[in-house]
Amino acid sequence: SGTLILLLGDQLSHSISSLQDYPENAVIALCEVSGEGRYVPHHPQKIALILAAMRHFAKELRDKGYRVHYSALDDADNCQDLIAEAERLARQYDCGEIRLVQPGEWRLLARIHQRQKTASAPQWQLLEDDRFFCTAREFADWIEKRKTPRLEHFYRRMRRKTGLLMEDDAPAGSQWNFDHDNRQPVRDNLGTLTPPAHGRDDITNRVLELVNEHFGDHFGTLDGFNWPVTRRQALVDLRHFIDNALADFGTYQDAIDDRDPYLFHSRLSSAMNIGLLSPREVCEAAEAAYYRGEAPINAVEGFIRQILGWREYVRGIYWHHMPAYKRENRLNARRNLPDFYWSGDTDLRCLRRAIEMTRDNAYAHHIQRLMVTGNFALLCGVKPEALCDWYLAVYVDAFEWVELPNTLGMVLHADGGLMGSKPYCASGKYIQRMSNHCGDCRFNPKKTIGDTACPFNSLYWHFLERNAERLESNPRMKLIYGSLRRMSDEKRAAIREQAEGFLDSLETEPAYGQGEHL
Ligand code: DLZ
Repeated sequence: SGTLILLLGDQLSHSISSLQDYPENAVIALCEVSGEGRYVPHHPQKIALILAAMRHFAKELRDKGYRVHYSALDDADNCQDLIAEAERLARQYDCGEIRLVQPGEWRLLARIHQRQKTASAPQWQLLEDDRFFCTAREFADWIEKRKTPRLEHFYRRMRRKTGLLMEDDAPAGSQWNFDHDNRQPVRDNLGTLTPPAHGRDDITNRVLELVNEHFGDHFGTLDGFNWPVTRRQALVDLRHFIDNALADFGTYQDAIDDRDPYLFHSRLSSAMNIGLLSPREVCEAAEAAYYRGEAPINAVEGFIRQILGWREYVRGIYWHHMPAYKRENRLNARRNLPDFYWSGDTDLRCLRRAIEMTRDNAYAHHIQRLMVTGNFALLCGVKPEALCDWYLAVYVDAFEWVELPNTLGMVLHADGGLMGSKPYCASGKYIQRMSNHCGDCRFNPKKTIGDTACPFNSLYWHFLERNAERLESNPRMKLIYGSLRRMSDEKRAAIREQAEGFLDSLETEPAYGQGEHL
């Protein structure tokens, strides 16, 4: 009997291994199912991206002559669950085997492993996802030999392996890392860029209607949808980034602007994560701009490190430590996610803008995710599962392999330091320095106590005090704990009271699905 090749919504690459050397007469299946839209309440733009990209990809396959089955979301016989739908199609096409590239989320992999043990099920055959620079095996070999694994070491190894930005055995620019040059705050008239506006064809328009109908109750708006849904559109975005933004990417990568959601960020993560662009071609395009003299080394190195270093490291950590990783909570955080993460209804200007941008674009850039919504949740002690589900739901580029280590590990420091040797906690002064939010905020980042004091300040000290046992001995935290210890008892008590008053005022009911939404 035949083979069903199942392509998932984030496996839309023509070069993917499941489309190479496949048996004659195989049926290629793409399945829209509501189950994948709801396991967390995904942002409508994220669902629209995936479904529109799947429909365009299926059309490209058909045009190339492949035999394709496409299950549409509103087909009457759709099982609305990926595994059940694939098995239904296997029966329909008389296929004894279902073949697919290993899914990027443990949740689905674990269910497939279950089916592999079920005698009556079709044979589920998994292929390696070779769209990354580093395999899970290679990462395991690397990490198992290290006492304190660090991104920087892994990254240098990947530079040597790929030859990216290498000149013989030496790094281009004679340094591995130029982060030192990449910490400029936002400034007036930075010259904002407008991303290319992608046309919406009939396929995309139909998907936008469908998503509005089925998932319109989820957090987030669809109006401004402008994510690339085909490889051709993704290449337009890549070219736009390389020609217009890359040169300034490094210098302003940590800046936050009250109005501009993108600054000089590439906006390419969703296209890469669903397979429309390969990480290699993106890195090579940036490298070529450096050698053409169009972008400085600090920008190009910083950009390539995100993809060749960080993205691969994060994925390695995920597969090496799942499923236990998801249950980690080393700082013992217990608080529910504040209600306003789903509404934006807060007086803290930085949080409000990050959440509003997330609502409007299904996107916030790295520093907003890490230092605004992330830092705030860390300081408040929000429990990892609540914050991780939020990040997985609201960002267009979020798949668990990349979202979980970034949120649970890097943002919440809940993994014991695998993703970062110290927590990325910061007070209101950091946000004041890097952004232009504070001028429009009713809170004052220079004050710690009183009605107008920026809540980030007292929360920062409260966080440090609360977690002293675990963090105080960390050499990178020594200086700041010194400051805490030198405060008078009265001052510490006043800060504690201020922070606890604020924490009590937070809405802590799990609000999603009941409260008011934007
Ligand atoms: C995210 C997503 C959504 C919203 N919908 C679908 C879908 O209808 N069909 C599909 O094949 N994939 C979808 N995806 C992507 C999957 O969730 C993703 O492939 C898994 O989480 C594994 O990474």
